[in-house]
Amino acid sequence: MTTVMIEPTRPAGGAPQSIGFRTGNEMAALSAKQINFHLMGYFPITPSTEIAEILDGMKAAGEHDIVMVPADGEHGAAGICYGAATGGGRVFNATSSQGLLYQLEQLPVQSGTRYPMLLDLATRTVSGPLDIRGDHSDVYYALNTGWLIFMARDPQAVYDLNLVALRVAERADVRLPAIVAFDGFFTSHQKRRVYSFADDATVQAWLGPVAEPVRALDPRHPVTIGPYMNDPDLINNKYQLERAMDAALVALPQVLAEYEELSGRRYDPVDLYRMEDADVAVFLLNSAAETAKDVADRLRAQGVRAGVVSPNVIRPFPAEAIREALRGVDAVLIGERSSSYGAHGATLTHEVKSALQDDPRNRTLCLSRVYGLGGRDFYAEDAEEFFALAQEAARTGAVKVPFDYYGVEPGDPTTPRPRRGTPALTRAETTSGLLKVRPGPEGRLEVDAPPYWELAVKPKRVVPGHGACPGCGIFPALDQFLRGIEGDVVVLYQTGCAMVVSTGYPYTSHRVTYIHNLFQNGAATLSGLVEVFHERVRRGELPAGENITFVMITGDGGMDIGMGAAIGAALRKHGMIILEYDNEGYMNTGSQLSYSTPMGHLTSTSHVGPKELGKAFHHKDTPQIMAATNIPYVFTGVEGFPDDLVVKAAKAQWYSQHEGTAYGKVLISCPLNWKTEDRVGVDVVQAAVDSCFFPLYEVERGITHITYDPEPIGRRVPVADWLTLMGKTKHLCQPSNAGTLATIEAEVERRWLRLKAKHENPLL
Ligand SMILES: Cc1ncc(C[n+]2csc(CCOP(=O)(O)OP(=O)(O)O)c2C)c(N)n1
Ligand code: SF4
Ligand SMILES: [Mg+2]
Repeated sequence: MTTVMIEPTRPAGGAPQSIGFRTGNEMAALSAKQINFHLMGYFPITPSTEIAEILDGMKAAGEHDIVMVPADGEHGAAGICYGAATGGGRVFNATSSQGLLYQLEQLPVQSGTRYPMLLDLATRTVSGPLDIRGDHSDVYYALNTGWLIFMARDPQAVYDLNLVALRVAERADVRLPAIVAFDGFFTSHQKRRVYSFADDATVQAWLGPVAEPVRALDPRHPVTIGPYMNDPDLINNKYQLERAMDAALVALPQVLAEYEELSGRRYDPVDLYRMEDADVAVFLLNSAAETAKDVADRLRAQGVRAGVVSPNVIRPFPAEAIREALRGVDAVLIGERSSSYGAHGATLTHEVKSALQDDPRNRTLCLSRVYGLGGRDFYAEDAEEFFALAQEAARTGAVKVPFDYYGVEPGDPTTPRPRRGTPALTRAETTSGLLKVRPGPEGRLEVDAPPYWELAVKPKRVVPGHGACPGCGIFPALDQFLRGIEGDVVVLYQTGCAMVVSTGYPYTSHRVTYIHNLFQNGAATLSGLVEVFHERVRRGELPAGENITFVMITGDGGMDIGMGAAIGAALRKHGMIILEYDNEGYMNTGSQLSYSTPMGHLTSTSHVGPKELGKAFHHKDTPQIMAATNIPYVFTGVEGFPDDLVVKAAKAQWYSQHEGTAYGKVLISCPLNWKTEDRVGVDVVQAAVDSCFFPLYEVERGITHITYDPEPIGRRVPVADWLTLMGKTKHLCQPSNAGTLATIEAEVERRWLRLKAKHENPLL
């Protein structure tokens, strides 16, 4: 490996450094903190989430000045970053997988208008099916976006290449945004011995101030950024971008040399291991290349001249260096953790082949293998197999199988299929006949419902055996809600705890048909299903009289990133129910703030410290937003009021089948991230209701009705009584934080009084 370590505090002629033991995510955060970006726009996604979490913790402790902006989704995060970049800011973002794809559309905007910024990508498989582990399928989507793309093979490289990438990106002759990609979990989460500059000023002095060729914040010199541009100009814009890539390729060795001088660590555009006289080689990106280096050593000991080629940058693609490296090589196996379906090899295979094609003397045989998809490990034995394939080609002078997948298991058709745990529900089982809904006076529905316990005769639609944490409120509340719904149900779950803990191929906890889609698009997906259901019944393709209730289950986070899709479905009046379970955060990804997280609450992206006091802004009033779409039915509910929730479910079903979309928000406890005991969830939620933080009400055909008022029955409690019950809010009850508590109380009171006014006046 060409990375050279130096003494921790005495680099040869370089700046003083500290030694540490850190993960790739920690090194990404450390470099960002030392750079002291103006702004980070972000949205959580595994495995990159920690970067924003660590930076937020540092911000709370006063360790940097980066403006941390929690976006409503990655598309928003990219927009925030773009805006900040046009303002002359030095800008940072971090993401993975779907996060990159969700902002992909913004990437060419950033590069096409030539605003540098840095995006750290902890690589992860792209859905579907959903898989949170690492491969390179995400970064491959960025290959054609006009961004520089660096590949960081270990935590040290994450730190170093973040600095290098930014310096190249910001050069006057380049001015392009840059991605630094490192392997999800393998590099993002595993600790290694690392060096970093002892003083942030070293980093900042090396990078210098941000150049400001065209910026939006000088009213005396107005500029037009991103004008509408047709031919003949657009091709010129793209040509210039291409030239900027060329300039980056020229600049890169210079910047790497300067960095070597500063740090004592050397990187080349292409990392070459024992390639001087190699007969056979493997071409691999990032951590897998490190595994292959050990195997190359072993083969060398056996007399095989083996080497490893692994670029540190893939945009611009260092074709010349790769051509040089492979000049005398008989056979190379190009292994890629991504595919380009139907292209007979993933993208870099073709780029390596094309680089070789330009050398008329080259005779290297190329084999292409897709491996390691979905985070499948790459061990030394796998590298041995890759070398063996290359050796065979070199020996025979022919490539038997030019392109294939490596590590695919066909399965054994003779082994029994997984046993069905519970039989499908019959219509008779799900139709108790105990709930009767009919139009009542004043445009409201009337529901005859038995006491809740009588509905116990109905079987659960989600069976026990899921992986929710002890004390989790999701499934008790969902079970209650679904008991209020008669007949057949099809559910769509957006990504979140409820989805993740209740399915895991080949198992499911659902006794009804279940669909998952990414949590920015579930409402749109269910809209399509609802409409095709009705159309197929109309065409006689499904039995007349078939009756299905469609329910989308989403977390509160899903109503941030998926808000547009939910509003779209509501405005179009699709016959479905959107049920949001609100646990006040993005819990499945480790308790980051959502817009429904109340002000002041501690989350992993809203820390409590000298410079930060939990979440900085008030919680989103999603029921009121949905009510403003004028759908026929909106409600709130909690597990502690089962009779109320069942009636609301029955109404939601009726409205979804007769008038349009119904929406409900159910507050559920999350002991893990609320930092409460498993057994107190219902009490905590009750206090949220009794403090009027989470009032129980419905908006039926536009008219608001409070369905539980704690005041006349003497049950109203101060907001502080609720906050004191949770570890995540205890700090708000300390005398030193009385000001913030008063602000929260005032907002709760304001919303409650407004709700009461609506309850009393049907015109509001
Ligand atoms: C486009 C995209 N961004 C981010 C993620 C990561 N992610 C999956 S679930 C989730 C949070 C879900 O929060 P919420 O809807 O409140 O459900 P909860 O986990 O709290 O149950 C996040 C951030 C993703 N899967 N896709
Ligand atoms: S993290 Fe919270 S919401 Fe998610 S399963 Fe655990 S308790 Fe339930
Ligand atoms: Mg949530």
